[in-house]
Amino acid sequence: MERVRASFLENSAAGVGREVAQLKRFTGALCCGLAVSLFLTLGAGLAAAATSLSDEQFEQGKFIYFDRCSGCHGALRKGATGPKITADRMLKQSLAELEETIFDGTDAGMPGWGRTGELTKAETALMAKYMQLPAPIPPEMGLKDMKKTHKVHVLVSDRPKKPEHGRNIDNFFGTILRDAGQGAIIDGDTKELVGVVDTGHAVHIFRASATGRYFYTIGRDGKVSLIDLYAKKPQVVAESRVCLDARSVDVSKYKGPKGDFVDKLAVVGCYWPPQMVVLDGQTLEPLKVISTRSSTYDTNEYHPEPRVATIVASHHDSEWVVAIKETGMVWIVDYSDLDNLTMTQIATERFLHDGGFDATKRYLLIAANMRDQMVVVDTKDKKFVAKFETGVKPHPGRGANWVDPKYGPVSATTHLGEALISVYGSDPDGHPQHAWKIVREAETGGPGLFLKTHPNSNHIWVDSTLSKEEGANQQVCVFRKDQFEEGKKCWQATKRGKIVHFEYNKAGDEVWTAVWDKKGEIIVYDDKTLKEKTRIKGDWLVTPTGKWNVHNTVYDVY
Ligand code: DHE
Repeated sequence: MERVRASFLENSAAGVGREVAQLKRFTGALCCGLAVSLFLTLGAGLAAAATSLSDEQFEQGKFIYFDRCSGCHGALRKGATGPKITADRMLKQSLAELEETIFDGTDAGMPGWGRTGELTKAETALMAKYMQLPAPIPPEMGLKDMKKTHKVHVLVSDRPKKPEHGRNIDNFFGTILRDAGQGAIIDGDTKELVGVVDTGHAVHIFRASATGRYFYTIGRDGKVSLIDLYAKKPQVVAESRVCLDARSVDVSKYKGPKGDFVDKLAVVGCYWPPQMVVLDGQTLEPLKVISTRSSTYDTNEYHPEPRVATIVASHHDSEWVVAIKETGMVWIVDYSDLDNLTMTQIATERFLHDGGFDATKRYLLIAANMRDQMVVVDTKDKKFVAKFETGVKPHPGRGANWVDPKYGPVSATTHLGEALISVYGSDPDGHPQHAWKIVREAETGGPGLFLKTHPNSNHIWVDSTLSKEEGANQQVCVFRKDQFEEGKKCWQATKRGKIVHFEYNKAGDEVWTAVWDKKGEIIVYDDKTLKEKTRIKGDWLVTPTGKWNVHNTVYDVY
């Protein structure tokens, strides 16, 4: 092992020459469309020195790590949503112990990759060994490299001035087809497939432009795609790759004294390199890179990999609110003058992950899930408001806002680590005694990922995707706003795959959820009766996960 460590240091110190060579290989791979291969080409020197893994096995380990592990543990394995798993720590455990964790997962929310069928026994054994080797350091990515990946497939001047079809774009749903690296656009009125488009590797989320004309998607490989919904068949009209690993994208929504930014800019939050990138909203030309490398909010220690977690676009100012995971800072970035950029950096809590607005769209509520807390930031006065404990690893997605008959306006989260929905007051003006305090708690069907509601609905829908109990991750649970605990109903919605994520239609009288499976389905429920209305099926529905209604995404309705 000493030999391995020594050669790793040489590898890191090899300097600019090697990095440039790696970057060339990386950009070459991009041109060929081999998106994720950059992680496969890194650290070859290290692998050669390792006695326990061949070059080929090491490359396989890197790919699996990027695909399944780095999102929670970080490219440098310093930990965030998942704990720190650097090689020195992993060497304190036996290979058998590591294999067990990787195969079966943990009670703290780590999926059992073997149990769920994602990794074979042989792959699990390989990953146990891989984890005892030092993490290879991925290359940087600057504007010049991004620009090489930038493509405009349809010039702005050649795009239709009005929709080329008679469908109701406002009620379109963008759906992730995760393992296909594709996105499906479904007509929410007719439930017909409007089109499938190629996006990035293991594409993660959709966001709608401020007018709702475009959908933006971000792939885990950092590829951002712009989908024009005016076209007869939705098509990718522009794309760029601005990171090597990413999870978030949003748009500019502001129009006012500082200018008209409606559909003008987009922003991508990268995991690696740790940075955010501003792009032209119509062409996806990368315009500006803002590094997030900085110090932690509490100990003021430099962190080499502060990743961008959730981003929301302000509705009342020319600002993006950006959560910086590892430092626990929330940045409010004013995009109205990119050459003289201003931002407010707000100290909150580590490690920030996902979140959304309260019903007034003034407060941003974000999970600091490794500290079991929710954090509240005032986006109007630009300051920290509160943080409070909920349960084990809160995970709200965008969250859910409604008016509780006893406590007034409230918001809520589910949890990765336990079967719990926590409800907290979110109206500091009208109900200050309940604001940012837990007012209700109830058991869900199991540890889960998402919940959702709509102002026109009496229900809150909750998944239990991470449950390990037989059939529990195939359940849907629904709570009532008027009779919270007493009105709870849970049922098994599928006999295969997992149930994940909910989205309402524009009217708020239908709920869509995904059966996350190789041969997936979308189940559509009548929100009033909770009866199944239909199942959307098709060969194209490969591993559906998140889904977003255009109207609800534009206006942050949840
Ligand atoms: Fe997500 C949102 C990160 C795994 C489905 N996910 C987010 C956001 C972040 C994030 C930072 C907030 C984006 C924003 O608001 O701008 N997700 C991560 C990870 O790091 C993690 C834990 C591990 C990984 O390797 O990626 C991860 N996420 C998943 C999944 O496995 C999910 C369930 C399925 C999938 O398709 O990958 C998944 N994440 C989602 C969804 C949202 C999301 C559906 C948006 C929720 C919404 O309602 O808008």
